Amino acid sequence: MIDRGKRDFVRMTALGALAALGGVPRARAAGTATLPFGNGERPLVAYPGKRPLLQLTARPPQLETPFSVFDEGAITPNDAFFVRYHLADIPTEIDPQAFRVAVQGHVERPLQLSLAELKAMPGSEIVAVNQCSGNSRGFFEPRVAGGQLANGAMGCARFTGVPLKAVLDKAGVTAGAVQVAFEGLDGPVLPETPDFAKALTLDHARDGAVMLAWAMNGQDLPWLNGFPLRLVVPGYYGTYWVKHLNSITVLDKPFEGFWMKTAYRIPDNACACTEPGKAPDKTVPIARFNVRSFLTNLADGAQVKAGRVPLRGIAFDGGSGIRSVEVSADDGRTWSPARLGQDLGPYAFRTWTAEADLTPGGHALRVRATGNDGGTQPMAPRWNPAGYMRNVVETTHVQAA
Ligand SMILES: Nc1nc2c(c(=O)[nH]1)N[C@H]1C(S)=C(S)[C@@H](COP(=O)(O)O)O[C@H]1N2
Ligand SMILES: [Mo]
Repeated sequence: MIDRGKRDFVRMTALGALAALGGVPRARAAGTATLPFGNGERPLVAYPGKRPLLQLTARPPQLETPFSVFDEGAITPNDAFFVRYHLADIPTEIDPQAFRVAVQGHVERPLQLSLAELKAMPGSEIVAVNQCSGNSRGFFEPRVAGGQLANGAMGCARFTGVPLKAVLDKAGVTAGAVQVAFEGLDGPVLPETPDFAKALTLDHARDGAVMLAWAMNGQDLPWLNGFPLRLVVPGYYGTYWVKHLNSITVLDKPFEGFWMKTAYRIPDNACACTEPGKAPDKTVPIARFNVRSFLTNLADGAQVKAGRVPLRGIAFDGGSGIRSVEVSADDGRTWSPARLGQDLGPYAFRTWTAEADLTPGGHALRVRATGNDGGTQPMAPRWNPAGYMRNVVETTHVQAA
């Protein structure tokens, strides 16, 4: 069955000339919104299969989820899920019947797998957060170059697919293999631009959690989230979650592509940080998420009724799972525990609820999560030149009357 978003998309791309002129794919303007930092004005644009989202760029489409969506629950709806691309030549026509993913390189049996063949293998399912490395970059002080995102370049969905391990086993990885590289159907407009490709170590690729997914929240992947197949790397930043995945290559030496060797690298230290304004001496590829938590039912600057005020939100980490969430109604001087909501697995958003007793006047609400691995959030923001991995304890100022 073809879902409505995809049908619309196919119909719109049939207007090829229009798509080519106006940016791919065609989208409908739906007002503007202002993110809480300098130059934060964004058009709200509804792309095929998506509700109005904050448009960072049109070519390629880069869309941020309005933060209020995270108050809807632990699962981010497909039509609200953020979109990130690097290269403007994104696929606009894919025949799911003809689609094949190649498994090649250091394998005994190179494969060209159809979606039907993948779906016939023993499947797997996981609820996992996908978060861009640069989520929240717009809040960095001093400001840094790159997409000026607020907190909406993340989302949590239930993914259905097949473990990458099973696909690699089917192809038979040969001795001496060390990494696996991944590429999708999108490409650069200019030949000088390096094509988007990422790599995982062989051990990581075979951990059983990494998967090739064709469905998200029980439906075909939305077009802009990687239809018809994407890599899901639970606990790892979105950069590894290659969309429109059509090529898997087993390598006998470390992958040297631009997007691993030069881009998406963090300072090689425990905080992934440097002194503001300073470049790191040594870097490593970005990897797992650090722990984060957010208040979702009150926005910064909200007016509330004095008295007992309900608080709720979400927390997540890189896969150890959330051990606890605490809230503070006095800017971090005193803390009280929040109640954790349903456990959808260690890679998912964990909802939480709490209350604060607010006297008339201004209050700074703070929320802090701790992972099962003991990881927690810093009270002051850390800095790095790429604007990655922000996880400061968030502050929400409210006015009670
Ligand atoms: N083919 C392809 N896959 C890609 C990218 C891309 O540019 N091309 N960007 C990556 C990055 S940096 C992120 S954050 C995630 C975002 O996933 P989403 O667009 O489904 O939200 O896709 C990843 N996969
Ligand atoms: Mo990203």
